[in-house]
Amino acid sequence: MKRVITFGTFDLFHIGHLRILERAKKQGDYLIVGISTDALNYSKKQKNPIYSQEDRRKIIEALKVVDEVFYEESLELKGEYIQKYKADVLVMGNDWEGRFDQFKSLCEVVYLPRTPSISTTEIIEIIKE
Ligand code: C2G
Repeated sequence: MKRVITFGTFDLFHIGHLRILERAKKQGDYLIVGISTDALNYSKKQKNPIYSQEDRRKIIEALKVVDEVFYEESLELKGEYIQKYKADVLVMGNDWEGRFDQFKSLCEVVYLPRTPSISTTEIIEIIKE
């Protein structure tokens, strides 16, 4: 069984998020998703997600393509998570192209094209206007 791992905040869950999870699942048989905690998100973007980590986790857990979910507490722990969850493939959107190449010694690393014209940031901007 090929185990796939991916990571993300998945705030204001949208079609781009669904599509990457569906395509990630197709890279193997079992999909594990690391959900960025509110604290990790704050450290990356200096702001809190709209949805709490508990709600973001519940949404991801409810998807039929997702087999297992955990909280990603730090970007620096990616290698540990890959080993802990025995991942054979790490999948990320190509906005992260090259950023996780150091894990190629632990597993296959695949960057998939982002879905164009949609992002959480754009949704927030449109609602604000
Ligand atoms: N994504 C996508 N198409 C979009 C928007 C997002 O394919 N239009 C993908 C991203 O490339 C990423 C995943 O959806 O692989 C989750 O995106 P975010 O929630 O924005 O994740 P991010 O905050 O970048 O967190 O350790 C890595 C981080 O936790 C990733």
